[in-house]
Amino acid sequence: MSEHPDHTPPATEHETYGFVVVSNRLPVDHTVDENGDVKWEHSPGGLVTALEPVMRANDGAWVGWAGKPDLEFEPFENDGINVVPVPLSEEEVQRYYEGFSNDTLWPLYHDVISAPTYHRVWWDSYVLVNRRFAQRAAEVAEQDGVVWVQDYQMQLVPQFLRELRPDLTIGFFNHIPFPPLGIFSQLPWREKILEGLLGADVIGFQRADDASNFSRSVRHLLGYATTRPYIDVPVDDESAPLSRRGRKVRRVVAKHFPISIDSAGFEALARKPEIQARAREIREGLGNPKTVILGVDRLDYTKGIRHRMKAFGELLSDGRLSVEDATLVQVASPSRERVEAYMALRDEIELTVGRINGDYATMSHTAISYHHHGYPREEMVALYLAADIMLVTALRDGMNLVAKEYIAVRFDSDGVLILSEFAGAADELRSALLVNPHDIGGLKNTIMRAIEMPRRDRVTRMRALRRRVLDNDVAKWSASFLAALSDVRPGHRIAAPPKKTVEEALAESSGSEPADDGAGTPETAA
Ligand code: GDG
Repeated sequence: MSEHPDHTPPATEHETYGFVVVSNRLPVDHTVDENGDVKWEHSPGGLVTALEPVMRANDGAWVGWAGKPDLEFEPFENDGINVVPVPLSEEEVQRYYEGFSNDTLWPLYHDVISAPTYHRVWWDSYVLVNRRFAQRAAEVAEQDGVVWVQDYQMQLVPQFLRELRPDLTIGFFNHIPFPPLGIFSQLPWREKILEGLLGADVIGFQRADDASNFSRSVRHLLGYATTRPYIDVPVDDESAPLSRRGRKVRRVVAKHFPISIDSAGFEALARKPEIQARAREIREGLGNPKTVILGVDRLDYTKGIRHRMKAFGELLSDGRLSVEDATLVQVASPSRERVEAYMALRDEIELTVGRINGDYATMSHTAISYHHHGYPREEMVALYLAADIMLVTALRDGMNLVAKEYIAVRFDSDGVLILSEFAGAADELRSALLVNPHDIGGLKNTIMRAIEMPRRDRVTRMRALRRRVLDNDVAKWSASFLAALSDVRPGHRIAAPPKKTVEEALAESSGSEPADDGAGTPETAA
């Protein structure tokens, strides 16, 4: 890495921007219509919703991959966002993305729930692709600009970018957990990843524990001094007298900035009469069971979908529940379908659904209503409204936005959230019913407790949860991260967009097209 310095000068022949976001995926998808014309479809997931207002307030640019191999495009403007595509070859998609990102880093960073695969050719491709993203960002960032790098696919970008453009202020946000030293140490390239991240001025994590896992790895593996939330990175200072060489440090901030959602936007959708009508229709379609339990996840082994099905299936076989009492609706949106561990998981889950339904469904009621597709956001909100209980049983999760979305939608202050202790959201949402999803007996009891909970208790808990989620929304998240960046280098202030009220969100959504984030594009960070 640092042994191959590339002295690309700050861009002169490119359009440049004061604020640049770098992420694996662009906020637009490349599509071709029936006439063969290229169209770029806006795909606002959580990250796009978070960063779009910051982009507009600062005339920013977004550097990323368009989601298909071998596409080369010049930068262009799409609906107010300056898009800077980075091409990936088919082989890079296999090695850097499906390989190193999704089959090495993802399982390693999620407590090795599935065994990570280590291949040197995947690593080589990761380095190459990260260097390409950094070069592209270096070309389009203006002098003294701010670059915000997103997520685990891009961990070497901060260092490469700093080598190319020391004038920039660089932020990094990790959307997934950062593992404890004992697990992180497995990675053959562990020091290189740490050095890559330390190219940033501010490194953001979801939970305080993630930030301390990172600092501990830096202390043990690189020997740098850390004093929470700071890490002192030694820098070469050739101008210093010999006696003082090696003493100069660059101070990096590593701390938690829990991500959130557009809470007012979700509540505004839920207040629409047509979405409430759809929620009633969903319950009727299920045969009006007394309790609707809902799970919404990408089909991923980190989400604990098997554990929740096991618990629910046992409640039916024990006779503690019948299908007239409760239906489990599981939305499992398609994800990473070319990675083997995901294919195996899908087979396993679908076998389980088939068995449970075969054993317990009646002509009028299913046990598990299972959906392997993506839905428009309106339908997701109707589902949240229709559900008495939201079941989040992740075995490890950076944050889990679904938990926050369910709360934001419940303006009636009813509904119970069952939330895994292993989701980042559990640090904030203490009034949820917290569970250890590995403890199937405990999970069964918690489901029964949620079903039987008196309305008064449900409302007390939901009100406390709503205060947190409405107050700590995504605008606050981006504002606090950007404020931390400007503290590092005063003068590089990036305008943070103002927080939206529910009334403003309602006015916005009634005057515009439905906020359809396109079925099938649920991935926030991956
Ligand atoms: C990563 C981290 C962290 C899901 N299915 C559909 C759909 N979704 C939306 C949800 C939610 C998002 O996708 C999923 O976000 P999560 O946070 O639950 O999970 P990851 O995708 O794993 O996200 C995670 C997040 O990054 C942010 O930092 O919280 O820990 O793993 O917004 O609503 N949306 C639509 N249709 C679907 O079928 N429209």
